[in-house]
Amino acid sequence: MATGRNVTAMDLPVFDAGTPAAPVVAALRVAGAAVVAGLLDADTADRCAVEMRPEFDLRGRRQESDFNGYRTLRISSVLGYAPATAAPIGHPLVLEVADAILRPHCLGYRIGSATGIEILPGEDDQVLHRDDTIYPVRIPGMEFQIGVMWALDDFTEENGATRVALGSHLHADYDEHDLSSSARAEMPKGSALFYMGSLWHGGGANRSDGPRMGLVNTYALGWLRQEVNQYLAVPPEVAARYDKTVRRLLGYAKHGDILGYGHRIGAPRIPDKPDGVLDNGLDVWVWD
Ligand SMILES: O=C(O)CCC(=O)C(=O)O
Repeated sequence: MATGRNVTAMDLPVFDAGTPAAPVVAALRVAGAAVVAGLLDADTADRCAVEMRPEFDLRGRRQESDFNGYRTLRISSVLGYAPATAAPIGHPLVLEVADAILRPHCLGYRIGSATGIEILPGEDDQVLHRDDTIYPVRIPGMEFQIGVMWALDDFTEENGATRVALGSHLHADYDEHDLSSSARAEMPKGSALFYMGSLWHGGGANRSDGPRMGLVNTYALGWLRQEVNQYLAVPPEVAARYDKTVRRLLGYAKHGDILGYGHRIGAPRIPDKPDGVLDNGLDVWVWD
């Protein structure tokens, strides 16, 4: 892998944990993806994996499809049952990077999806795709979302490290992705791959004899509909176990004065000072 100090458009930039957000953001803008190695400690990574395991085993096959694969387990909205995932989802560096990419275009951003993906031995390459095609428009100069893939196992070329077509986010009409510029996000457990919502990428084939587990979270502009309905998967009584930052990311916050306001029937009156006027000016709606 290339190092962050020698970034070119077609090298995957890699940074050490402890790197401030600015160079990561700068690299992300150029290459469309960047890795920060070892950002999450091994214990937290393991706790995420342990807490997600029962859901993988129970419902992991339900999302099998031509796109997701038939040897890949997938589980959605991990904050509904795996509280340790709040650490990577709300990681300060992630939020700083998301602030830089998304906040110029919105007052606050939210989780689009928070998904555990375990690629099993024998899985093929996933088709390369952009995550932001869930939205029917594209506005030049505006990223609608970013993704962060956390390695909960070592990601290797052999076991299905995510493939990224570097620079592809800069081509609005890119419909034939340029495989010659794709790279594999090989990274040790606890590392994070940041990528633009407009970047072509996909899971890798797993030719190893062990599974490859990742946790991938997207962060989308706050005025867009969330990809996954978090209110169903993480209802208020579950969300209440998390801090304000994570609640806000789940969507329990207004965007500006009006967008997303609401109240729960039977809930106590909104207090004069609602729980948490957040540093970005968003207040949590009806927190009872
Ligand atoms: O598992 C991976 O490495 C990537 C998965 C992905 O990009 C997706 O399912 O949208």
